[in-house]
Amino acid sequence: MAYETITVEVEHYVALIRLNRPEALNALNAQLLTELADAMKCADRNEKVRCLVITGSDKAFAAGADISEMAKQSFVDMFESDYFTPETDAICATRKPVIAAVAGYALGGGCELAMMCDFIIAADTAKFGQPEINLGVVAGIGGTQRLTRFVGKSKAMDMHLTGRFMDAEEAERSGLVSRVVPAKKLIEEAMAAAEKIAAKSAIATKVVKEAVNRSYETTLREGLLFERRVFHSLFATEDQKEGMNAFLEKREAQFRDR
Ligand code: CO8
Repeated sequence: MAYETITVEVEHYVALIRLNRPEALNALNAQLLTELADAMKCADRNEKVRCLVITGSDKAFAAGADISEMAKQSFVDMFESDYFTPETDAICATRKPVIAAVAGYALGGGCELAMMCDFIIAADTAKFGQPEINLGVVAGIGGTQRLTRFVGKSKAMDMHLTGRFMDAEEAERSGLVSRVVPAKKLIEEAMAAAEKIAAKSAIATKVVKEAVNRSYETTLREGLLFERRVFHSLFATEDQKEGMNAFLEKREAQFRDR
C-alpha cells in the first residue's frame, strides 16, 4: 500500500512511523488510520523490524480525530461503519513493542492513539488532553478507559469534564508518560530506546508486552499465574540460555529469537 498521510522509515531494526497531515495538525481521518494500521501490520511481519516508534510533528502528535470528517456523520453512519474500530483493533494487535514519541498536541484521538502504544516518551512541548466535551461528545477510542487507568479517576474526570490540557511535566508526574526529554532530542531519545529494545530477545519483549497488558484485563491472582507460566516457558528458549550464559561469561548477549 502506498501511503499519503504517514511516512515509514526502517533503520537499525526500528520502524519510525510519522503521522503526516500537517495541514490538519495530523488529525486522524479514516485514510490515516487505515494507512497506520496497515503500516503497523507490515512492521509486525517484517523481520527487519523489532520495535516501532510512532511520532508526529514538532507542533502536533495528533490534534484528535478529524472533526471535518466526523461533523456530518449520523448515529447510523457511525454505528454501521463501526468508525475506527477495525483500524484501532489492528493497531492494538501489534505484537512488537511500540513507543509513542509525542511533541506538541496529543488531543482527543491523538492522546488515545498515544495511549494505545506501549509507552509514551514526551517532548517538553507535549500537551495532552481529551477535549471532546467541547464538541458535545466524549472520547471514542479508549480515552475514558485508558486515561483513567494511567492517571486515576480524579485526574481523568478533570481532563474529560473540563477538556483542559496537561503539559509534559504533569503528564510525567501523573504516570501518563514514561519520560520527558527536550523537544530537540525527542526522536533521538525515542530511537535510542527503541534500538535498546530491538537488541533484546524478541520472544521476551513480546511476552513482556502480553504480560503487562494482561494486568489491565484480569485479577491479580490470574495475572500472577499468567506471569509465572510465561516465565517458566521462557526456559524453553535458546535466548534464555544465551542471556544467562552471557551474563556469567561477562559478555554481551547475542539473541537469536529462538
Ligand atoms: N480535526 C480537523 N482539523 C483540525 C483538527 C481536528 N481535530 N485540529 C486542528 N485542525 C486544523 C484546523 O482546522 C486548522 O485548519 P485550517 O488551517 O484549514 O483552518 C489547522 O488544523 C491548524 O489548527 P489551528 O489553526 O486551530 O491551530 P492552533 O494552533 O490555533 O490550535 C489546537 C491548535 C488547540 C490543537 C486546535 O487546532 C484545536 O483545538 N483542535 C481540535 C482539538 C480537538 O478538539 N480534538 C478532539 C477531536 S474529537 C476526537 O478526537 C474524538 C476521538 C474519538 C474518535 C472515535 C471515533 C469512533
